Amino acid sequence: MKRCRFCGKTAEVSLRYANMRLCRDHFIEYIEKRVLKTIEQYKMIRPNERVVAAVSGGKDSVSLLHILAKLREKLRFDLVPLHIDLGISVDDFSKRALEAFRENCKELDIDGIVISLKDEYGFTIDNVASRSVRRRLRRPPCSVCGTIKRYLFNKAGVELNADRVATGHNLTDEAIFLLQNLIDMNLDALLRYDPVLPSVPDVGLISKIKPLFQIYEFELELYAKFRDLKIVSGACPYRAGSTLSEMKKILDELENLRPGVSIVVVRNFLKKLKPALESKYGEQIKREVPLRRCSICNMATPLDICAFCKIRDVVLSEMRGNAAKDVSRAHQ
Ligand code: Q46
Ligand code: ZN
Ligand code: ZN
Repeated sequence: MKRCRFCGKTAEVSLRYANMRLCRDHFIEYIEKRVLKTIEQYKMIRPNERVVAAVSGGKDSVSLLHILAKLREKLRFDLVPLHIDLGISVDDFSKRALEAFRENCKELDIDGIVISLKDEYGFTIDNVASRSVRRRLRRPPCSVCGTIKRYLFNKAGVELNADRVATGHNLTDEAIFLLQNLIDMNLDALLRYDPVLPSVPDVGLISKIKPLFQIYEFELELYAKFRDLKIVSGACPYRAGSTLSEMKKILDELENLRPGVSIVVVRNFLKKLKPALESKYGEQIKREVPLRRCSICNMATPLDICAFCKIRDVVLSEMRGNAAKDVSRAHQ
């Protein structure tokens, strides 16, 4: 029988990349220690800072919330859980995600903050996914949703007077992102990649951190399961499809051939390739996109009007157009 490396109990997890078997309790401890080490090594959180944790209700962000809640005493920071209600009505997805968020905050006895896209900005991701909006934006709803969430996390961070916004991106996400952008030779995206993005106070840009960027997706699945965390079941109905899952399959195969390859890709990129790219192209990129404030909402943007305000304008105008058509049809 396989035994845990630390206590000799029956092992429930086998980590090929670390050549290690662990029982439930030692696996939980191992993950939390690795997140602590990541935060310390990359100087993600300093004492007395206020950290907003962006919690969607999925396994990654809920695990992030619980791990940060455990670490906040040791690292002495203030934790603010934040959830965005995206208004996804298919399968009651957003309703269930909000419930999961509230249950986790209650369990941890921390006050969470909820921003409703519908109540505060007048539209939902369902509206973004409508045929007419898709046609005008020429982007899949999932990609538009990503822009919206990044904007709202940053804005909430600024309004909450926070120092950092922490997100639940895991190692598998990050390795796929880097491989995809290496294949496309997208230097701009590669140069901007960093698990710790600094704040730019002049234009209202808050520091972003990814404390789980060295933890595999399967490890977070196990962590959430072993700790019996409340997470929203099922995938988001608008989740972007094929390219991502194809890349995941390829990465899985690579991991089978060479356990730990995702860690190698991300670490070597940060240690070796990024500094080389920065010394050659860094200045040029910085010059190309100076940030300023959006003339509508006053948040950071490289252009006169930020991406969020443009999206909102398109979605609201399509909603008004559709409502007007409905009225005229009703009068015919
Ligand atoms: S909520 Fe939004 Fe995600 Fe749904 S539409 Fe895509 S980005 S998948 S993490
Ligand atoms: Zn053990
Ligand atoms: Zn704006």
